[in-house]
Amino acid sequence: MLATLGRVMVLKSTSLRPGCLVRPIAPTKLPGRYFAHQKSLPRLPVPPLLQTLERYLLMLEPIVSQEELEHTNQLVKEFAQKGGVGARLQASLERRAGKTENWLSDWWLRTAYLENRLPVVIHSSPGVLLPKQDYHDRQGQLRFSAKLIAGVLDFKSMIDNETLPVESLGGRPLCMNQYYQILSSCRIPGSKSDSFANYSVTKKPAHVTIVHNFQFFELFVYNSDGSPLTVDQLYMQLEKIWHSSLQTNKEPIGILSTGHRNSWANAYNTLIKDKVNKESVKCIQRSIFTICLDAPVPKVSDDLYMSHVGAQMLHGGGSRWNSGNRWFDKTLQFVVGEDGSCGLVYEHSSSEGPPIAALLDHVFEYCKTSEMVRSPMIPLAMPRKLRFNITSDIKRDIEKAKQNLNMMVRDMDIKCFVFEHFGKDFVKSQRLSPDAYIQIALQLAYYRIYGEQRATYESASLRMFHLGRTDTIRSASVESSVFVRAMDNPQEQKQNKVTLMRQAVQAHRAYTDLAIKGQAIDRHLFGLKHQAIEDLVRIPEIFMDTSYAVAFHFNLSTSQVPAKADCLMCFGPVVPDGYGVCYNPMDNHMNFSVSAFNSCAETNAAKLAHYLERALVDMRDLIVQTNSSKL
Ligand code: COA
Ligand code: HC5
Repeated sequence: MLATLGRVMVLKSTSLRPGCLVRPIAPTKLPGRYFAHQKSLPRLPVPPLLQTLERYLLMLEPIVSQEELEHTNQLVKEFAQKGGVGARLQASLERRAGKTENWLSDWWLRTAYLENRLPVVIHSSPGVLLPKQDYHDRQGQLRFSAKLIAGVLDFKSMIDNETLPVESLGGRPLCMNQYYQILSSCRIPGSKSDSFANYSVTKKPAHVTIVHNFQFFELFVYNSDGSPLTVDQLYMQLEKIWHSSLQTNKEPIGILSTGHRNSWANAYNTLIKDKVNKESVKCIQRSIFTICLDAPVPKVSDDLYMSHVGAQMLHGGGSRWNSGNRWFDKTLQFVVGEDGSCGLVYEHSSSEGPPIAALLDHVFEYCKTSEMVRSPMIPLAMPRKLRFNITSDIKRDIEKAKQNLNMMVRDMDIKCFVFEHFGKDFVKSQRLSPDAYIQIALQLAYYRIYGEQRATYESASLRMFHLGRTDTIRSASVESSVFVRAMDNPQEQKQNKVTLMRQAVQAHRAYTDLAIKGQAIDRHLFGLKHQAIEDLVRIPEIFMDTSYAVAFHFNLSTSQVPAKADCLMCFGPVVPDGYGVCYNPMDNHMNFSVSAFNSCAETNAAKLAHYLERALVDMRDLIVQTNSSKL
């Protein structure tokens, strides 16, 4: 299961056997504080079968027809019969839970990420848009990059000596494993399944990768005494890199990593047949993280700026611009433009957004406080340029990857914006959960456009449990369905509307509480289905049913990623006719991204964004009006 490749721990998911003990990704250091904390965390429970099935039927109500619901009701009854297939799978799943550290995490890692064959670009890797920085030239770009590197190294020192503060949610400590996976790691393409390698298990890498004009460099970031290079030293090294990569006619080798995973796996094997290439690739994979020094892109008007930079973070703008200035399998890549635009893109298999947001918050604090420590001007060696020998086969693969990527880039429809009317504080002052309020507003916006609700996914953290990742909060609920239908009904009294709104918000918050305690339905159903596959029993009818397909076709795929820094995350839709919506609610405003595909005539990111703004405001007005009419 865990293969040791040289000094590296690699997870080869294809080699996993059913029922074996799985540590999804090996943490950096086993003994010590980290391990003691991890051991003290509860294990992810398997919810009771009947509870999940009941909730499944309830969840279907607003999104399937009466006829479909009746049919599914029948299938659920058969599945739930005493001594039936449901009970057998449940028992197997409980046995698995007893034998593993987390019954879900390895299946999830494989299914959601490593075995998913879609390109990571747009389909999986989220982008993060950071506040525009106050510089406009190359010096500023390099100075900011130097500070970023120093800030990440400062954060890394907390990981290395296990002093990272343990986070909590609702007063309970959270699993910290994801923090140990985001640095010095990389996804590696494979046919059928990729793998994920964390290179900090034994000998910790001491370099970062810098990319400029499609050329990759190895930059050592520690002095021989183990101290990190200062911002000044880093700046000087970046200058050297910049000057030795001025040619702009280089093959965009990194663009290969944007491909469909099977194509990329083939191209990867061709690429690393050459020893020099193999060594260069290893160097990128092993590096602590990457800094992409992007080429200038055409200026856009202020109102387009955020959406434009959001797109740059997600895909790099296409082969003409900066998409080749990345290695998309690298877990963490900062992107720094010359005009003060900056952000990052991260490969999702090892971690959810919040640890990335926490790292960013730390880096931003660090950048504010640390002004130049004067460095001893000992000359440092020139960072090594990573060489690639480009054969005609590789060139052909690059051309194919360019074409595919450019189609994906043209298909991306994205709107990033700041909602300025109010933020979390107003919603809290009304004794409502801000997150639930936003989700219900999104249901209202969608209903107003389409006249119906669709399956909606919101990420819920399972990090209260050892090696926990996520479950799903379903925002299209019985309560939200009643509210969205009432809101624009002129026959309804305002007082009644506000009551229905509160009920919808509270029901959402209540389901959130269940989800983070491991009692939601999605991962349980997923687990039962996978158990059937592992036990080699026929896939039960409930998983072959139309309702099930409708329930898992998420037209709205959403996520809250809060951060102290005024940043914004974005990701693509998960279905061709869907939207991706991500938000960072701040005290007095909220940052949103909405994505869709241009190839789908029914979706339009700017339109949903507009309706969302209106829904948030209309709900606020309803509250304010009904509050004052009570006086
Ligand atoms: N009245 C007043 N205040 C309230 C309230 C109410 N009825 N309900 C909630 N609040 C407060 C909370 O106490 C909290 O206060 P704080 O800002 O002082 O901490 C704040 O409002 C926010 O709470 P809420 O909006 O309800 O959301 P949350 O912070 O609990 O987050 C989730 C909800 C679902 C986002 C969170 O549980 C979660 O799972 N996060 C991880 C998601 C994730 O992994 N995303 C990335 C996927 S890659
Ligand atoms: C830096 C922001 C990252 C947000 C990514 C995110 O929300 O990913 C979700 C992960 C999960 O397991 O719920 C998946 N989603 C994008 C499809 C919602």
